[in-house]
Amino acid sequence: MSFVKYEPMGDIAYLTVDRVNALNALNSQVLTDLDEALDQIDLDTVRCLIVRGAGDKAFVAGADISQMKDLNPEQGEHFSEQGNNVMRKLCNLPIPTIAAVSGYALGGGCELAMACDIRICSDKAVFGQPEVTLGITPGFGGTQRLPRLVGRGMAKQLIYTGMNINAQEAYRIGLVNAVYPMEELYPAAEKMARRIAANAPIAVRAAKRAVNLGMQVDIQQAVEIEEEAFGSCFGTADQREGMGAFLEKRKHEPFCNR
Ligand code: DAK
Repeated sequence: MSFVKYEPMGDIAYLTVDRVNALNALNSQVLTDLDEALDQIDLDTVRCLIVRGAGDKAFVAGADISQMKDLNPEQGEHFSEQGNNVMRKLCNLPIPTIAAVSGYALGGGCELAMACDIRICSDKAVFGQPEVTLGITPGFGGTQRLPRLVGRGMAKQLIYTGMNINAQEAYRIGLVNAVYPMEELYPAAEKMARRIAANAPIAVRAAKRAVNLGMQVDIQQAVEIEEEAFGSCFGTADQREGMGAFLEKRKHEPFCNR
């Protein structure tokens, strides 16, 4: 039985971490299942992925503390590598990803949400990097992705204090883009995903690549990455149709990913 459910729905899909009795905590099996589910996505069809946790109490309450407690350094390194590989795979997935955070997103859960392109949450969501209260540092990218999202001062405060923040505070500091009542969260995620899926897929993917790669280099190189992304769209059927439709004052045909 897998702890991760992959549900394609036409050109969008859900990836659901489903280990409700442990608040969807990430143990080795969940990480393996996530890894395999990410490989399963049909990238010719699916244009946006929504990541969520089963139930409305937790997105993911962190890496599994009961599994981590007795790890020796070698096992700890293996666990870290496994987790980081999954976060990297998610971050580098060619299509856009939206984390729809229902409840607790702590430690590895907050890191999983940050490996997605966009985060939205319910008004009951709770975020935090409580690792130092357990005697460890964030290990699935938190020390790197959090400062890039909310600035180093706020990231250091969250990481050093280990304190949780609520949905409104997460919105205020820019960790999430929007907050919804729980019953509106997944419809809002689907609406955003469908909006993304309706745009020219080659352009959307190129834009994702440019933002991700550009954030890791200096501005001169970053602009060159953008030039390459921009150029790569020209000559595609979708670019010709999109611009042609504008000039002919008509609605464009559905984009065809060519
Ligand atoms: N791991 C394992 N089990 C967990 C869990 C977790 N992170 N979070 C919750 N659970 C389990 C609880 O043990 C409980 O199990 P039973 O007792 O029912 O068997 C069940 O889920 C329900 O939880 P509670 O009974 O505690 O529910 P409450 O509503 O009272 O509290 C809570 C909810 C989210 C406030 C509380 O469960 C909590 O504080 N959980 C721990 C949150 C946390 O500290 N998360 C961060 C984990 S550390 C690294 C790689 C990764 C990481 C670090 C380093 N390298 C390898 C270097 C990442 C670390 C983390 O994520």
